[in-house]
Amino acid sequence: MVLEGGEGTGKSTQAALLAERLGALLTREPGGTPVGESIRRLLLDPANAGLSARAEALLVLADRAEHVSAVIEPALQSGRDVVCDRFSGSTLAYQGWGRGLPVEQLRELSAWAAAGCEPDLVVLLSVPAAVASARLAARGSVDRLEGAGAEFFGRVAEGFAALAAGDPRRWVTLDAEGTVEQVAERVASVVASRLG
Ligand code: Z5A
Repeated sequence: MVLEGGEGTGKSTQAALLAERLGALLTREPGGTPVGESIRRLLLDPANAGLSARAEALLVLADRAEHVSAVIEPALQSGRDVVCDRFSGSTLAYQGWGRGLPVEQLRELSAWAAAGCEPDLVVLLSVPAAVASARLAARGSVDRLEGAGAEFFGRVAEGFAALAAGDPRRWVTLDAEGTVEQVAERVASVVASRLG
């Protein structure tokens, strides 16, 4: 299962709660492996403000290739469920819709990087931009991507909405306003009804 959405929607919080509830392996992108954590630092470092869109895309794909090979596939092979905080939907939304790279090429490259591994279910958490901003402001620091601007994040949100609309068998959009506990109940209920 994958949790997707814009920043401040509560994905990381909900991914952790869902994994705990299911006894699943919790992991994330970018990150999830030692190499992935190094890639994550490169991607989020404000010092890399001028990073080109293609380089950014190749870094998230390298992260995915390592993550699937070293963490996700072995866990699935051993019979464990996996809950992942972001996956290929983020590449299409951020590097495709956000940065303007060709979405179909990214889709193919991401499938190649993931060796065809796809989530059974993608839960897209959705909150109004003002709610997400308030949550992030309460938290503090801004990284390279969070500094990308409102237009960029508008395109990313459009991308996520289009991905969910285009694949309703795999994607579910959930209202992520409300308390952490309320959202967790919505996530658990959708997982039970889709995969239970
Ligand atoms: N990225 C990419 O470009 N391409 C890719 O292929 C992939 C990723 C895989 C890092 O991801 C960046 O990588 C991301 C996209 C890019 N860039 N941006 N910007 P990330 O997932 O690590 O970063 P993020 O989306 O910015 O995570 P986040 O800011 O931590 O947001 P979140 O995971 O959705 O939320 P959270 O950490 O669970 O919660 C944020 C705060 O809100 C925190 O203080 C919580 O305590 C609080 N919170 C959570 N839920 C609630 C509720 N219900 N009420 C009130 N407050 C809440």
